[in-house]
Amino acid sequence: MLFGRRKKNPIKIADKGVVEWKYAACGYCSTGCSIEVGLNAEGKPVASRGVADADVNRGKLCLKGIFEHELFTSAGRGTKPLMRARWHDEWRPATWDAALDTLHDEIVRIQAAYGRDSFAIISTGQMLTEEFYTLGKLTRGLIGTNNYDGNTTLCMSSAVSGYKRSFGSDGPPGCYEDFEHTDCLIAWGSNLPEQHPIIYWRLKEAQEKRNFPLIVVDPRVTMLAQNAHMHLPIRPGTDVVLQNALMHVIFKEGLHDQRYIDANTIGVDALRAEVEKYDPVTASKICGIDEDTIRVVARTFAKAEAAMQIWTMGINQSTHGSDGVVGINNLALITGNIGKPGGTSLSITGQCNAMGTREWSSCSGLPNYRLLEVPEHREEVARFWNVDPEFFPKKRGMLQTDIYQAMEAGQIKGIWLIATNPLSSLPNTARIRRAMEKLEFCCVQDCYQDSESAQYAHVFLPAGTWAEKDGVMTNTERRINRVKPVTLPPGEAKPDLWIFNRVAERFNREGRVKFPENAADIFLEMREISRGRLADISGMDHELIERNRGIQWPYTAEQRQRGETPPKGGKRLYTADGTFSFPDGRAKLIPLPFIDNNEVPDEMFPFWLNTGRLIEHWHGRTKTGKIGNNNKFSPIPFIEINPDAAAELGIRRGEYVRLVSRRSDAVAMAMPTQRVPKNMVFLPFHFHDCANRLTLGLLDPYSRQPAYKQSAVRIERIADQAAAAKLSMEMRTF
Ligand SMILES: Nc1nc2c(c(=O)[nH]1)N[C@H]1C(S)=C(S)[C@@H](COP(=O)(O)OP(=O)(O)OC[C@H]3O[C@@H](n4cnc5c(=O)[nH]c(N)nc54)[C@H](O)[C@@H]3O)O[C@H]1N2
Ligand SMILES: Nc1nc2c(c(=O)[nH]1)N[C@H]1C(S)=C(S)[C@@H](COP(=O)(O)OP(=O)(O)OC[C@H]3O[C@@H](n4cnc5c(=O)[nH]c(N)nc54)[C@H](O)[C@@H]3O)O[C@H]1N2
Ligand code: SF4
Ligand SMILES: [Mo]
Repeated sequence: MLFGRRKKNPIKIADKGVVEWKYAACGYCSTGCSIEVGLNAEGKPVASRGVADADVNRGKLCLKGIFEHELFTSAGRGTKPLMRARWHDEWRPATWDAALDTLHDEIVRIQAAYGRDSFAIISTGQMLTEEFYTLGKLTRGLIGTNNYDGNTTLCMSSAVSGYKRSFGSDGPPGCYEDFEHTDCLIAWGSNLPEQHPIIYWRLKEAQEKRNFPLIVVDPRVTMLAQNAHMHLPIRPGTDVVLQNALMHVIFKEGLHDQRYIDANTIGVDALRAEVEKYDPVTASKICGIDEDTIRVVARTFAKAEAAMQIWTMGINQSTHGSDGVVGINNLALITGNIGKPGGTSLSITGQCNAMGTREWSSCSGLPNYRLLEVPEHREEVARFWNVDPEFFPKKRGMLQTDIYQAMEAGQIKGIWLIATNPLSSLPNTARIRRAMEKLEFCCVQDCYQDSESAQYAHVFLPAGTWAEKDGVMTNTERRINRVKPVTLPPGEAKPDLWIFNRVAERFNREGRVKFPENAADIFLEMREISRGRLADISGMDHELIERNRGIQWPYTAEQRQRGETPPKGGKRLYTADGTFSFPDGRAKLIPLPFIDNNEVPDEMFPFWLNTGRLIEHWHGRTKTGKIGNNNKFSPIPFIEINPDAAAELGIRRGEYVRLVSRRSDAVAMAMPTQRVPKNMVFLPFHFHDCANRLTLGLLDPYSRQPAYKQSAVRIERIADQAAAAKLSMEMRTF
């Protein structure tokens, strides 16, 4: 293929010999891009490309998507079930039957000895929805432990909790098309160009056309901040104070939408009384944003015809994560910016199917946002699954972060980890290690055998990943998209769905509960139980979803019967005069008093430790660490450090430093940059045994999500640079 001017050095793209392209949605982030994987004549995946007529990405892919086909053959994949008697013994290859029998027998033994809830199951946001639904049915309907949760507690639980507190239910109201209608956008703690590059591209296109104000609240000069009209480098963990101050100005200057407030909300008097205390002068001393900037932002936001807010982990991962989300919703509600084109509060999700797990996994309740606490919901699902409603717990059990504390305390004796790697992703790893060592049994089900958490496993189940499997996923804007099997899992590895079905057989000998074998049939079952619910998908099927390159929920059977084609984009949850999910149909305005309970820098530990992500890597790098075109950008751990701070410490670019927190220490290379203020370092959390050795991770009281972005460290020069380099090289490989 030739591009560019024909006569002058045209760019040549190597011909990979693709003979067939197969459809899938991307398996990394929640943007939800449609991909085609190219197979050569031998049926080997050799290329990936964006799908041109998909509304989300319109032919584009980011650095991760474009090399995603390399996953299938990357190093470290699990190809055989493994077993051992103690976690520190050598692994022995096992048959699937032996491994699955052991998992079943250990669950039964532990539950009989210590009670039903003494066995925990931790899932993920990175499987397919049919897999989530099946695991939920198995866990809630047959195994019956209430200590069942997902890694989404590390990620989205503050958003979920904030939506529930404000609107009565989870479910992000907005969509990407809102960028095309908005007149002002505030982005809170979100670095779209690196973490959701294709959503960013949609935003940028809209922005270039109309140049609406883009305001970024982030303590770091992120790529998004570089492209913003205003950057508010907030003091970590104090977003709620800034939100209260913005509302203070809006009320004081009469810029609120009284008609919307009267028609659609309750609680405005208590909110006004609280924000009265946060005048811009007082607030600026806490949150570090000057009073005039606060006033300008408040006016710009409130006066815009339609104003939207997006946020990601800078808000969610905080001791005020849930409050920060409620604060965003408060701001949207008092200005009438919910459910209208360009006026919304849109949580940008994280993992490819974090939404699918929220909707269907039953981690926080029962399918499709049903609650364990509601007797009719328990009855309805029990009848549908053919189980005894009394078997369901009457309220939700522990969340993931509390489960680890219960392991430490000896209340939980066994765990099944599915597509999550807590030893790399939970805060304060030393504590997690202690908890894991106490377990009587641990099963790890992962597509990579070298995930850190497998160190503590007695049984390892090798799973397929992404387009080795069949099903659907839901993206940030509630769009359900198809993943089709492009190739088979390596060796004896099996799709997660196959594994759940084989475990289910062992708990369901008389076949009382039905577990359909293939994803299309499971989808039809989910469709039935979705009728009349918030996430009604009764009008969809696999084929229609693929044909439309994804369909946003709700899309009902009635809509389909009426001949309404699925919306191409732009579907919103609540309409301009919204009926919210509380019984009275009104949204709640909730006052948010602020108490600073974070670990803050002091003389011993003078730097903020801010942790987060890079465009080229995915979480613990089990995937991107093995793909050369991703890994080469940052193969070793490094910190962003302000050049003045580095100079004062006598640290030069490229030198290794030791970071020390109250928990432990870690080694990383110093990269001086003005991106961070003088009293902060930014450490990507992708590297083995690094960032989370240091983090404290205090928990949000509502969502139990850890504050990964607010800890304190000191930085020490390392005399023996050669030894540090060696250690760092060890960390780059698995
Ligand atoms: N390339 C890549 N993309 C990804 C992922 C990945 O691993 N790699 N992971 C996916 C997942 S699961 C998620 S959850 C998302 C995360 O996406 P993002 O949340 O955008 O990414 P992070 O880098 O974790 O954090 C965003 C910003 O929060 C800022 N921040 C820190 N403290 C505060 C604070 O107190 N207030 C405010 N306002 N901001 C603060 C940080 O400086 C950082 O720039 O990305 C998804 N996309
Ligand atoms: N310091 C710090 N820590 C953080 C964060 C932060 O910003 N800072 N962010 C947090 C957030 S938002 C998140 S979402 C978590 C993520 O935390 P984790 O869930 O631990 O993240 P991953 O490394 O993506 O782990 C997923 C595991 O599942 C495996 N896997 C992938 N696909 C499949 C599949 O299809 N089937 C199976 N069986 N296995 C599969 C991968 O190999 C990997 O081992 O990290 C959290 N930890
Ligand atoms: S933006 Fe996200 S969904 Fe799209 S290609 Fe990149 S990683 Fe995949
Ligand atoms: Mo996440």
